[in-house]
Amino acid sequence: MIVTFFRKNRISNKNQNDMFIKKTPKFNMIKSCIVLVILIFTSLYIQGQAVPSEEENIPFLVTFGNKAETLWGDNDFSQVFFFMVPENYKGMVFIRVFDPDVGGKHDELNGVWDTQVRYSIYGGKDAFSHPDAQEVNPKKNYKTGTQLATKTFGVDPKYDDNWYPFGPFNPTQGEYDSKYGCYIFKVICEGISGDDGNLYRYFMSTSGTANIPIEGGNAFAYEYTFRLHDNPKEVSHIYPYVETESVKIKQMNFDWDDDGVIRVTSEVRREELCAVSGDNVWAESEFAVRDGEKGKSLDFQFIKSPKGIKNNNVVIYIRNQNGENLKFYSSPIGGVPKYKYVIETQKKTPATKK
Ligand SMILES: [Ca+2]
Ligand SMILES: [Ca+2]
Ligand SMILES: [Ca+2]
Ligand SMILES: [Ca+2]
Repeated sequence: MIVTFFRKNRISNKNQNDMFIKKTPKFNMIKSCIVLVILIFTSLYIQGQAVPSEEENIPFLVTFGNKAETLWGDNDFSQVFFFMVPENYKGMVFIRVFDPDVGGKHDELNGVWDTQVRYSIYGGKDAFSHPDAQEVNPKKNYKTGTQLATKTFGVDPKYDDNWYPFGPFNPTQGEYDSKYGCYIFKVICEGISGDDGNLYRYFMSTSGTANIPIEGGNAFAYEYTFRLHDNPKEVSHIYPYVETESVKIKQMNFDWDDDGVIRVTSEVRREELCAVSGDNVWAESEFAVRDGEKGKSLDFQFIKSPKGIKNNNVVIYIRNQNGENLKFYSSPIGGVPKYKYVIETQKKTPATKK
C-alpha cells in the first residue's frame, strides 16, 4: 500500500517537476517512513475506540429483545458501555453504532422480526460514578446521569448494515473523572420488545460520518454479551484490568454451550482453564491473583471446539474478592499480555549450586 502510494505520487509529479524526480529517492524514503508512522498510529487508535476492538476479535455485541428466552444467550437484555474522552480533547464526540436496527443483515431472527432496541447516551454527574452504574445487571438506578440522547430501532433498512451517529456531544457533557483524567459517557442498549437478537458494534469518533478516533480515548464494560465467530479457528479475547488491590478473581460465564474452552493467560500465567457453561446456565471459577498480574490486563481467550457451535452468544463478567466488577478495556491497559516463559521457569526451578 505504501509502495503504491509512493509510485502514484512519483508518476503524477513526473511531468511537472523533473528536478523533484531526480532528487526523490532519499526524499521519498523519508516520505514513505512518515506515511508508515501515520498508518501505525492511526491503526493503534482505531483499535482503542472500536467496540469490540481488533485485539478482542469479537465480531459483534449482542442484545436480545426482552421477550426472548435466555437460552438464546442473553441473560438480561441490556448492555452497558463506557467511553472515555481525555480531558485535553476539545473537539466534538460522536458515538456511532453499526447496524443499530434489528432486521436484515447481521441480526438473529426468532420467528418474525418484532424486536425494538433502545440506545441511550448518558453524561453528567453519576453517569459512571454511581455504584448501580457499575453493576452487571440492570439495577434500578443504572440509568444514572443526564440523558443526552436516545433512539429506538426496529427493522430499519436505512441503518441496516450501516452506521448511525449519536452526537455531536461536547466532551464536558460526559462525567468528569479525576482518577482517569477524562470525561466518561455511558451508552446503554436495551431490548424493549420482541424476541430477536440485535447484533451491533460501536465506534467513538470525532466525526458523525466516519470513524475517526479521538487520540488517547478508550472504552470499557463490566459485562460483555457477545457473538463468537462461527469459524472455530478464530479466537476471541477480553482483557480485564486487575487493580492492585485485587487478590482473588472469579469469572462467571453464561450459555457458552460447551463450545470448547475459555482460558486465561498473563505474563505469569499460561493458558489456565476456566469453568465453562452449557446451554442456558452459568458456570463460575476463581483463582488467586499473582504478583505479576496487578496493575495489568489479563487475557481471557475463547477457543471454540473444532466443530464449533453456530451463532453462539455468550455472557461474561469477572469480580474481585470484594465483589467489585473488573473493567474490560477495548484497548487493553498495558497492552495485550504475553506469557513470559522465563519468569515461571525461574520461579519453579530451585537455584542450583555451581
Ligand atoms: Ca441489521
Ligand atoms: Ca421475533
Ligand atoms: Ca443490529
Ligand atoms: Ca450461547
